[in-house]
Amino acid sequence: MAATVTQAESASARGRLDTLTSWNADWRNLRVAVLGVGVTGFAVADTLTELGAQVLVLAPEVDDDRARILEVIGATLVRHPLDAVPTELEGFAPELVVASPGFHPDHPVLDWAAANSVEVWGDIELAWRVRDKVNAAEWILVTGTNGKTTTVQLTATLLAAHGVRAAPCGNIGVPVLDAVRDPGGFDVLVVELSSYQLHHLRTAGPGALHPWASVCLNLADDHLDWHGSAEAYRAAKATVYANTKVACVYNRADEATMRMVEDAEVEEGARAIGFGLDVPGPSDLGVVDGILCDRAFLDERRTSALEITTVDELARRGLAAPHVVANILAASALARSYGVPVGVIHDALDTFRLDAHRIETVAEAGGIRWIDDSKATNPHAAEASLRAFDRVVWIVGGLLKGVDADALVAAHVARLRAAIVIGADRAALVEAFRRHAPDLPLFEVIAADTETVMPEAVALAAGIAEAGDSVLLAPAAASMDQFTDYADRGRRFHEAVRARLGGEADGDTTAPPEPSGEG
Ligand code: UMA
Repeated sequence: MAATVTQAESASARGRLDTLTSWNADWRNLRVAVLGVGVTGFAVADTLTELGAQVLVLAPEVDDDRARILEVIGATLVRHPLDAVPTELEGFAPELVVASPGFHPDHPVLDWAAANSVEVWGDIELAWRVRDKVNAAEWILVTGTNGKTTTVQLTATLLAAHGVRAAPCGNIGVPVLDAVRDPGGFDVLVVELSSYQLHHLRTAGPGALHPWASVCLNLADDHLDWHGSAEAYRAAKATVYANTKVACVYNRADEATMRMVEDAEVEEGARAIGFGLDVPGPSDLGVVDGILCDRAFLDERRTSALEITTVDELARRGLAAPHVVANILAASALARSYGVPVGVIHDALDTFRLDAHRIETVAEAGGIRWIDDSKATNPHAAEASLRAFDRVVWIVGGLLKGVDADALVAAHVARLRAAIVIGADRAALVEAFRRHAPDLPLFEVIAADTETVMPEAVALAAGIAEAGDSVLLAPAAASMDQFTDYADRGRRFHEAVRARLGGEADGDTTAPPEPSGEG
């Protein structure tokens, strides 16, 4: 048998790992295998070598710069397809494996670790254990199927407006380990957690997170191919609330998030705070007659509320789509839990802009609005997007990730003027349209060539859209079948719209900052 770790060795490794809960603990010569060397794996390897651990990095591919730096910092790199357990791993006999978020729970190396009783951490657990490197910031955790990145950015913006040194990090694209090791130090880390990162977290014991506040914004089917079932995906998301100290923020319109809070083991005194677009109860944030208000963080909450801002004010800044208002309420709840005054939130919202490709108006011409919501990478996000418009020519499709879009099509037939289906998984969508909207004009873009997909889709939309319509790119699907990521898909939509309209466009086509990754 190839097993290289005896039971006695694994018990002693576990004993040692339990003591590693500080940057200043003794990490020297700990044998750690790091899986993957994207942004996360690189930050993990860099951190562990700085701590004096022996680091073996396993990755199918690595860019030249990273390979060079790994050598300089003293990590050993093994390039291996990782379709099986590399012999170098067995020879190394790691005491710990740290996996990058994308690694599936059934990956051969993780199976090997389980069979050999080798503990597996994600980067988030490692970051939590070493969070005292500069000063131990409080953590605010944000997850949910949709709206995570916007809510993280908003929360960090609201905290910063009050003079709190806050860093947005995590799945947003900045490894939490980079924030933890920033020499300037932070008061609060606002951490976006994907379901993958949450899957790798434990909820009890020395490595368990104890966040200041936490939120699961909403729950809908996504990443089912990775998690294996909707229940496993839900369970991963629910761990966000474990051990919360001050505020568990949940979505009143999404019962699943409320149940997660009810079932969570939290710290004594932590409060459940609801947010929603309806009238708030005591301990809630919500909307009354177009006014966003806080009925949670004030002593007289039984009888009064604090005004944050109005839907009209938000509309002037392009922030009034219902799902964006919900994100604003969630972020306000998180910021209020840390003591940010409502007046500060009001003023900070005045200058906040959504990232590119989030329900962004690309152009308006001849009474037709062209909207880029390429960030709608699953049906739940596309649903929120469709709801914001009455008459839609819908550009939809891509990689459905094992999720069924049938209900989405059925629910929005009435607002659709036409559908233009793109991407690899067209068949299921076409069938859904035929079933639920047999009379709807339906077009398929057969082209799989990245260069031609958007010009063809835009030409078809221009041919059918009339004054009063919105042409909406809200694909309900991931982009990697035809594009680098959702930003690339959105950018190509912008280019195609501009090329089509030429000088006709009268909308604001200045793009906000570009994000990266699929998000
Ligand atoms: N790899 C394998 N085999 C696998 C999985 C990955 O060999 O089974 C390799 C990859 O080829 C890559 C490396 O391992 O070279 C690391 O890949 P990774 O995808 O795990 O991670 P990172 O590049 O470190 O990026 C991750 C997140 N990626 C995923 O969760 C898939 C980034 O989220 C995140 O921004 C970053 O860490 C910092 O925290 C991206 C994402 O798409 C944006 N997230 C998904 C989402 O939001 O829906 C979950």
